[in-house]
Amino acid sequence: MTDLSAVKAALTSQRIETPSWAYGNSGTRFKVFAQPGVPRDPYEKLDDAAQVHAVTGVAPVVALHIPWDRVDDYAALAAHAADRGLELGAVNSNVFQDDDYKLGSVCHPDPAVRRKALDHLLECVDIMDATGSHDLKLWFADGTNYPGQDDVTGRQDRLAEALSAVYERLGDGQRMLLEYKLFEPSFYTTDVPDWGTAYAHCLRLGPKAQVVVDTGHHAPGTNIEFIVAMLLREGKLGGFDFNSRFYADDDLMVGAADPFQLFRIMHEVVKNGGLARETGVAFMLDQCHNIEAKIPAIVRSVMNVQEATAKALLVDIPALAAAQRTGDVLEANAVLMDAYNTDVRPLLAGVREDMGLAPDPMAAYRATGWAERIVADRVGGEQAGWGA
Ligand code: AOS
Ligand code: ZN
Ligand code: ZN
Repeated sequence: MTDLSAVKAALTSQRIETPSWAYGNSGTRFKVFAQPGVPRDPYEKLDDAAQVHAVTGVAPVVALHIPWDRVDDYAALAAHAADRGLELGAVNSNVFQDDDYKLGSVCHPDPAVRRKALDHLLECVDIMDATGSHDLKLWFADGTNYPGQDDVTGRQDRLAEALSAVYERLGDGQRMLLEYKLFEPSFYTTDVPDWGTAYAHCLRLGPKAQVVVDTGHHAPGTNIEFIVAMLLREGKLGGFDFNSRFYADDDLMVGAADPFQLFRIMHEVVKNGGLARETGVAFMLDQCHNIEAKIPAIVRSVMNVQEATAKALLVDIPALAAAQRTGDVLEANAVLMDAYNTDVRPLLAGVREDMGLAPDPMAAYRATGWAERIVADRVGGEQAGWGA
């Protein structure tokens, strides 16, 4: 039997971090479909994030992406967040958008380019000091397109050198989270292609370096929950970039493509203690809303993570363990499926009501009139988005 009050407490205290870039315009390499009312600067992105938090109650943290969210005064940005009940989360570095990075950033064969990339990463830590952010999130577009193009292990040495310089710069309570990605934009080798490579670097660096699992960054059929379980076991799971994929790095809403996979991931998280705040697993979204309205899509995504979490919390662990001990394969599977097949929407509606919120966040957001207000108010200026 599951202790329902413990389940509710866990759901109330979960924190889901939303990405600033999901509030801005985005698209594919073919077209960006601009939406009316989209934020014109990082401050307005936080205003939108506050709407998501207001109706869900569990999205008080917003990740930044530099230079997309560059401002003159980061302390003022953090204060703007605090005024809205938010805090600034992971600072995402960007060493993939300059011409200089054609052959890579921290793995580039030219030391001058590597220095430029490293300086950016160090600047991101300065920003963390100003915003009070705890996490530096590193994703590198580095890799090669053609066999022979560069020295594969030489690139690893250059990567290790840069990571170690950043590691040394981290202050107390700060971490670096290293993200891996199977492919793209490079087509032959990727310098951090998988969790093994990320783990090896983080292990050498020390306890402040952990791995980020972006759910969209694996080959089809990869057992992501196994990776999650292994990283948790080793104390190296820093967090998630949640999203959904059908074919590649599609960055669709988390839980949209495969809610069962999300449940299996959250089951490993819950079972292995990853939901406890002190374990430090960051539940971040890394999504782009190209054709759908952005704020409600983020609300829906937060709800999808909550639903998977609730189902994972409902797994009858003693019954599961008993079935596993006796080798009752079908019963063990049934225990898991019983939890997955539970309709947790009434439970979550109750949790929200206990938190003083409306039971249906989507309807609550619609009722605010915010969507209409931003279309009317945010005219003129550059809309924020990729590269803005
Ligand atoms: C890129 O594929 C990664 O998922 C990164 O997390 C990236 O910084 C983010 O998607 C924003 O573009
Ligand atoms: Zn990501
Ligand atoms: Zn990605």
